[in-house]
Amino acid sequence: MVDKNFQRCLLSIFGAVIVTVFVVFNFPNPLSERAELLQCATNSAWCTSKNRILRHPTDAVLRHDHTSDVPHHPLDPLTIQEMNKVQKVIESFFNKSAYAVHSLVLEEPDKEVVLKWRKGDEPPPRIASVIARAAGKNYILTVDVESGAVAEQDTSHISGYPLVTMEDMESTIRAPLASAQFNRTIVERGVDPNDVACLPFSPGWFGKAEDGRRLVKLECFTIKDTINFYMRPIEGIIVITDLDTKEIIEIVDKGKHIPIPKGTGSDYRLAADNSAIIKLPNPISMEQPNGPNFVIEDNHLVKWANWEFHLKADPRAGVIISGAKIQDPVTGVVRNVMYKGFTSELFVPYMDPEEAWYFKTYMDAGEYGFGLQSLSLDPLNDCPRNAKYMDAVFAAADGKPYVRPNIICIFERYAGDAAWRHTEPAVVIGQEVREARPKVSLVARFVATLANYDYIVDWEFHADGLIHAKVSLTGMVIVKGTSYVNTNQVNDSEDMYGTLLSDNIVGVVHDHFINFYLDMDIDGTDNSFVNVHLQREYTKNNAPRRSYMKVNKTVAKTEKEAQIKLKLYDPSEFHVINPNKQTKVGNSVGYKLVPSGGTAASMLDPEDMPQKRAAFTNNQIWVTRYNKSEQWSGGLFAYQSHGDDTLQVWSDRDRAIENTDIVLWYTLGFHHVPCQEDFPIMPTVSSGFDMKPVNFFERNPILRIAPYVEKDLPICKATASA
Ligand SMILES: *[C@@H]1O[C@H](CO)[C@@H](O)[C@H](O)[C@H]1NC(C)=O
Ligand SMILES: *[C@@H]1O[C@H](CO)[C@@H](O)[C@H](O)[C@H]1NC(C)=O
Ligand SMILES: *[C@@H]1O[C@H](CO)[C@@H](O)[C@H](O)[C@H]1NC(C)=O
Ligand SMILES: *[C@@H]1O[C@H](CO)[C@@H](O)[C@H](O)[C@H]1NC(C)=O
Ligand SMILES: *[C@@H]1O[C@H](CO)[C@@H](O)[C@H](O)[C@H]1NC(C)=O
Ligand SMILES: [Cu+2]
Repeated sequence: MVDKNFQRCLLSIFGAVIVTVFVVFNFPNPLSERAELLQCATNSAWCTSKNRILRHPTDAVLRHDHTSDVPHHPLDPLTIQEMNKVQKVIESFFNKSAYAVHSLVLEEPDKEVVLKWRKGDEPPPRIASVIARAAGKNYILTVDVESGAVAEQDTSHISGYPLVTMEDMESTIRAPLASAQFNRTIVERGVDPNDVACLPFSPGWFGKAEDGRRLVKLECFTIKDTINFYMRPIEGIIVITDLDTKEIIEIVDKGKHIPIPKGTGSDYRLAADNSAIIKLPNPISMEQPNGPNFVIEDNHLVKWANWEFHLKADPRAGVIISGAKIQDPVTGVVRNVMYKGFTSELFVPYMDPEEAWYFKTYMDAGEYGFGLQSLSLDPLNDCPRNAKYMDAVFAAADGKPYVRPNIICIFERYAGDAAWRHTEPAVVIGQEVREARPKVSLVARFVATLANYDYIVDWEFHADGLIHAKVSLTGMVIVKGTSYVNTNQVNDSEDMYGTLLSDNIVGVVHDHFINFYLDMDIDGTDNSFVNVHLQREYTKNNAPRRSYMKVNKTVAKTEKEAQIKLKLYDPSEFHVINPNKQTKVGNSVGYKLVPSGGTAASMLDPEDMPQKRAAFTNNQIWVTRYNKSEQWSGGLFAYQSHGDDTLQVWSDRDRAIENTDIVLWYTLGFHHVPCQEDFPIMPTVSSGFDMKPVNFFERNPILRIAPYVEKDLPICKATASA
């Protein structure tokens, strides 16, 4: 039946979302697989085909029934039992009348409390932070898990709404079919209403006329003849719907003359195409026959090499890294680097001002939940074979917990690169010296799939102290229907707002911005931000050369001094230092932010409404004074927000930021002018930035790491035993 198709399609969009109850998964017995691995390692037969196809990476610590989880660490996420308790409290708070929980997470204890806590101490009181809606009102509640006491925060002055729930989306996407007008217009375009799938797009915010109700703009596609329905837009139709009442407010119906793209060649599944499969004849894999070099204590505390950090899934941020510390190779002291790091907000504006497109200016973390939109990873392809997996426990709209398995993977990476090296030819010192060390790192990864797009976020920790954060984009570009099938049909004076990708399909130009919250605490909470400006100096005296480059360091005194736009010909390094701690030779210890390729800046007018709402993209770098409640750079209630609770607004308070607790913010940016290779699914594009030690260590911290020798690395005999 066609309706079944529709359902299937929804399932594929929202995946595990439909699972709102806690599910006990049928895991393989970890112990027996452990034993098997161990045995393989000892008899060196671990790389036979049998072990290659071990179904899933297994880990006795991670892969278990979550019902009996208890918190160990002050930052551990709420457990199933805790959420269930809180859910009961919420239910009675709303007097058993209708409510929806939009967020239910741990209210992290104050920083001083977390910093004082030591392993073995009782975790501090567990508090839940709840964002809910009932009778048309936003609620921010904190619930004491133990006592059930509820505190309510006033939200009347805050514009916007909390992120949409999965239940909001599920219940809205069929709304257009209730309209005879919608059915009529769909049929006129030759589409059977039974083949229609609509997606709930956030409407942005374009003026007070849009206030007073939660709006959603549904755009519809035909799911006939391809699973990649994104490539079959029913162009120009936007169904503006009230998310609470499901009432259709308006049907925008433009583009009747635009044919629906046939979707030929758009199915990206292996089985969909019978052309030859490209496969390298010889397998490549990352093998760790003796298991990983990291441990995950108490479900969340990751320890690897000289690093340790707390890792958890979060419905809004995706992944939160906390308490990242590194052991000093000389003193053995475990030193604080970053108190908390996460992806705070995204901004994806499409560059097409037409009626069915202008509003497409998504803030995905605050509008949809970067974590809520992440689904289980595909072992072997999303993460290497040596990866371990971590689950998430999230709350459904009724407040009840459910498990989203395998959404984070953690693995060691060895890609054959050198961590440092030098060869000294014999010419000068009479003997050849060759020293090289392998670069091994630890990656924590999750993938969010926001409808058409997939964002892969990596936090990579290196033994030399470097933290590399990386975002990779893949998935489908959202396309626009057009009557053209060749660029020679397009009038030079017509702005298509994009690139013709295939018959009747335009890939619309857009940007992706990903804003990172980086609460650096270098050897303590009191830090300063230093702009290490590189400037041209002219030589004095009679030097044969005219000019040179000079370093001029300026400590930012207030927040406005740390609103920074990157400039290629007026460069700086950006250091977070601890002015209270110096190395033996007197440099303040620090870390520097090193941007790499993804430095696209927003081209929108600063007064344009989408830009005001996503004002965190006004600068690439910001530094604010630490304030526990300033975490979401696009505002706590980003959905239909007016731009009155953004990083720009906080930073414009211009608070003092010298030698105090500060937060660094960095925005990665990508301009995306689609090209034909992006059809039907785009090859991954990546960029990131580094947080790199500067004068943090007394010398190269990995001088004494051992090189590999022949016997260290396992050798896989060719497929003889396969
Ligand atoms: C629940 O009922 C009590 C007692 O009538 C009332 O004071 C309170 O405001 C109600 N709570 C909500 C959220 O409506
Ligand atoms: C529109 O079409 C769908 C699918 O055939 C049908 O279920 C629905 O009842 C129709 N709506 C109206 C108002 O006729
Ligand atoms: C291209 O568009 C311009 C402006 O609309 C129009 O004057 C011109 O006739 C068009 N040219 C063709 C070849 O259609
Ligand atoms: C260093 O930079 C500051 C701030 O831009 C400027 O005022 C000062 O003149 C510069 N110093 C030198 C020596 O160039
Ligand atoms: C902390 O942040 C909140 C939200 O922006 C703000 O209302 C409050 O005034 C801030 N506190 C300080 C001390 O800046
Ligand atoms: Cu893109």
